[in-house]
Amino acid sequence: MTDESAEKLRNLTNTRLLSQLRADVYHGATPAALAALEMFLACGWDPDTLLEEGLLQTLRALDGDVRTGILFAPEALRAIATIEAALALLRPWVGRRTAAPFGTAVIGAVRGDRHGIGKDIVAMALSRAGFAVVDLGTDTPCEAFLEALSAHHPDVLALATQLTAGIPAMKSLIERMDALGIRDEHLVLVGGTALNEEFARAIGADAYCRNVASCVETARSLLAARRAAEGTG
Ligand code: B12
Repeated sequence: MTDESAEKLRNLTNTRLLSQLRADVYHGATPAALAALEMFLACGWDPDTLLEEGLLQTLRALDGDVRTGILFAPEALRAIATIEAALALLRPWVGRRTAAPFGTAVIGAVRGDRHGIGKDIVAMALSRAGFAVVDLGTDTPCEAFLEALSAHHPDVLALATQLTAGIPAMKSLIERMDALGIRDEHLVLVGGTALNEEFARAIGADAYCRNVASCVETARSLLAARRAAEGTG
């Protein structure tokens, strides 16, 4: 970025810049949105603000506009592609580990579910909270989870699904862990809009996490309690 463009940026209010970013994301203008994000980061903006106020607010607006018929699927898909590209750009900034090492987590969206945005954000937050995170991505088969458990011995297994149809996949993975005698070796956290506390209990998870903050808090507090009980904390 030239000194001149940095100066221009400084002269605009943050509110105006953010609303321009949201408009670029909403309209699926990927190059413009990425260029803006790069400039904001270079100017020292907080990556969390860019994530929440730039990307996630726009995603919520898109969802609302698709539901009310203001926006059609092709436009929404273009905007979602912009959000995915922007998230990839922000990932190293938002996911940078800031807390002391606390444990290991394996995370993934279960088989059949290709929604990755919420899962990615949870992975970044866990990483920042001191977890070494192994991210298995989306549409993850049961066997891939089991292999990762045996390879990484994580403290936490975090399972995501946005689809009601993903719940049985979570249940059968937990049942397989039970059958293999490894269920209690890991704290199993589940999350995603398709779930709630009741489903989490019914499928045998340790906890349901409504959002990023509750996931980090739950992972750290349940793990600390478990370690204290085992005398390993
Ligand atoms: C973006 C989106 C897509 C994108 C996904 C792009 C991507 N790379 O992720 C695309 C267009 C691909 C898509 C496809 C589909 N989608 Co869609 N999609 C959405 C949408 C609009 C937003 C989801 C999202 O990213 N939210 C943003 C994140 C940050 O929020 P979040 O996911 O809620 O995450 C928070 C918490 O849930 C929690 N959390 C999330 N994950 C995890 C994981 C763990 C371990 C923990 C602890 C916590 C946690 O923390 C997060 C941050 O606070 C939702 C509507 C909605 N309002 O949720 C529908 C929605 C999830 N989709 C839906 C559907 C039906 C589909 C399709 C089947 C549509 C179709 N007919 O093809 C396909 C499924 C494809 C597949 N096989 O997975 C339905 C699901 C309904 C259901 N209950 O089953 C929804 C709810 C829309 C609706 N109202 O009908 N979708």
